[in-house]
Amino acid sequence: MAEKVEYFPGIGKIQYCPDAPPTETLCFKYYNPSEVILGKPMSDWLRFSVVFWHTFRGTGLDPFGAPTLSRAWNRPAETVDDAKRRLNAAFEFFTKLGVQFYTFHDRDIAPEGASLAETNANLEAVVEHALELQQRTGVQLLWATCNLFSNPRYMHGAATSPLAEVFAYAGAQVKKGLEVAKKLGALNYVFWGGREGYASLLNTRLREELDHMANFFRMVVAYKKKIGFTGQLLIEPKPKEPTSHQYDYDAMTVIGFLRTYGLQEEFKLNIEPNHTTLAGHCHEHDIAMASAFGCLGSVDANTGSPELGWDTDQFPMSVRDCTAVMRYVLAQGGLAPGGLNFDCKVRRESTSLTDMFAAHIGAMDTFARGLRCAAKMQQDGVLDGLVATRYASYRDSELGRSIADGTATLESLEAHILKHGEPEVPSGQQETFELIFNRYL
Ligand code: XUL
Ligand code: CO
Repeated sequence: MAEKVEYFPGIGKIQYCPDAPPTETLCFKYYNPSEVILGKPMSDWLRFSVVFWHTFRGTGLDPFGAPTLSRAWNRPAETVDDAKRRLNAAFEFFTKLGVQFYTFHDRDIAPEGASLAETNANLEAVVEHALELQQRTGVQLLWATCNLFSNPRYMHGAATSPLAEVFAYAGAQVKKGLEVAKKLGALNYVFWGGREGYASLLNTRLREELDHMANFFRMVVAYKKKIGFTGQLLIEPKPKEPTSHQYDYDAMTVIGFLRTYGLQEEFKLNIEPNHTTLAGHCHEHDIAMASAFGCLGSVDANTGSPELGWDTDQFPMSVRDCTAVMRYVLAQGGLAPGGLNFDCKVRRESTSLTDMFAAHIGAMDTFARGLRCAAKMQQDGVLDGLVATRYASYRDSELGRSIADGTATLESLEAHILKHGEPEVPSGQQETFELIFNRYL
């Protein structure tokens, strides 16, 4: 549908202006997409993506108050044509901002109908339009996902519902979701188990629910292969909210689940730091954990409010946090086919259209600074060198090598200690590590 409407009038393509003063906010001061850092352009390290749900469906509604964000693309009633217009607004935003990727849930982009067949027909019509916009602009779909948590039918779970009929509905929905992902050339496909958990153990058979979830994922893998969808499958951990206890608690829990059910070759993880902190870990813990096990696939780049402690989905604006994340991304050679997806929403008090730009520009610039700092850290090798020294005994001594390669036994360890006596235990130097880290920010 050709449309002349401009949704962000007065705002042009955002440019890189390294000398801009602090008051000039509609430009990048640090993100310079073509600049080469450690052998790759910044845009390769920083595969930024905009989420459709918060940014184009968010209204500012919260449990205590009415919508505050009045957006032209949210005004009309909910028809397929409205949905197409909303996509036009989104693609204008993506291209003006200069991001390469976007993400959506099936139910964000197209209205549900009275039956699954009607819903699928709506989705198909909107997807045709999305494909046209992707082709016209070059913006790609980083990942698609199915919303298996908003509709009341999913209140007890989708793949972990106690009701086989609900499980079947979720399967039918994901079948279509995978077809849509294939059609749009999605690079990944995400599963966030919004209602996959429990509120009370008294009414829950948790092992049965997890077995069903594994079977669900096996069906996904089979269908993905059948239709030739080549995107990477990703699971996004979160410990709670909306359920009081979610099965995909954190990275290690999901890794354990995948290995228990023999699914570890088919799935990687989409890590969202605000979920990580909700699980009681530090900002970058799950990034480090997933990366250490070779399964960091993508990042929902956001942050929370330590004072609040729930999922506030704020834009990542801490140079310290983004540097910490980028250290792991650099160490594993990048995130592709994944990216840095801004699963973030402007505050309900941030009501203007320029706030949407400021939020994304601020986060992109913060990640660009994080990349620059982390690259300098890696090049200098000071921190890595100190860490290597800390673990040197596992490389430099026969005892250490025998532990690392698994040939040591309890008898050989005892013999060593009886011969050499009490070990010397040096300082952990945490403050020195922190001081050196800060010198790179
Ligand atoms: C919810 C969340 C989701 C997933 C996609 O906390 O992060 O938006 O990223 O369903
Ligand atoms: Co997310």
